[in-house]
Amino acid sequence: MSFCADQLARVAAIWERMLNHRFLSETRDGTIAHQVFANWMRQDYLFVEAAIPFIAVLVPKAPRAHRVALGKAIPTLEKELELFRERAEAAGVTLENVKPSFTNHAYVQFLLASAYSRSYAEAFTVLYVAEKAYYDSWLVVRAGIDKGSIWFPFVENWTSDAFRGWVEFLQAELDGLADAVGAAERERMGELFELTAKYELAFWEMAAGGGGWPGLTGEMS
Ligand code: MP5
Repeated sequence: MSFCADQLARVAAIWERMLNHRFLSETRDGTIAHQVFANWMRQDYLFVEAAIPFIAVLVPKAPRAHRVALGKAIPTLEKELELFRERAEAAGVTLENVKPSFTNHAYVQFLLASAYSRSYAEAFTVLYVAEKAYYDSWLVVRAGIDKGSIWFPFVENWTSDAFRGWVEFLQAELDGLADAVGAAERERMGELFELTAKYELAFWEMAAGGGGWPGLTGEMS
C-alpha cells in the first residue's frame, strides 16, 4: 500500500469526524449562522497568510523538481487572500484586527516549526494533509450547497480541478518521498500526518465553537 493510502486508512476515524463536522454540513445545508461562517473566514484568512511563509521556507529544502510547483503556490495563495477580502466585503465581514484563536495559533506554530525544523519529507507531509483535508472537506459542502450561496466561491476554490490536481500532485510526490526515506523518518512522517489531521478537525471545531483561549472570555481572548 502507498504511504498516503496507508496513513489515510490509519487516521480514518479522525478523517471521518472531520468530514462529518457540523460546520461542513451546516454550510452545505445553508443553515450555518452568518457569524459562525464569518468566524471561520477571519481565522482562515490568518491561516492562509501564514501558509505563504510555510511554503516559502520549504522551497530551499525542496528537490529541484518541486521548486516550480511550490513557487507557483505562493501567488495562488495570494489570490486566495484576495478571494477572502472580496467575499468579506460582499458579506459585510471585517478581516481587520483579528487575533488568532488558540487552535489557529497552535496550528500555525506547528506549520512553521515543521517547515523550519523537520526534514523536507516530514514538512511536505504536513502540506499534503492540510491540502487534502480542505479538498475532502469542501467536497462535502459541494454535495448540497446552493450555488447561489454567498459562500459558494470558497467551495469552488477548494474543489476546483486545479486544486484537485495540486492535491493529486502532492499525494504522488509524498508517496515517492516516503519510499525514499528510512524507517525512522517514515515513522515521523506518520506522526505528523496524524497530528495535521487532528489540527484540521480542531480547526472546524474552533470555527463552529467561536474559538476563544482557554480560561479567557470575550474581549480578553
Ligand atoms: C487549508 C486552509 C488549505 N486554508 N485552512 C486550513 C485550516 N487548512 C487547510 O490550505 P490553502 O493554503 O488555503 O490551500
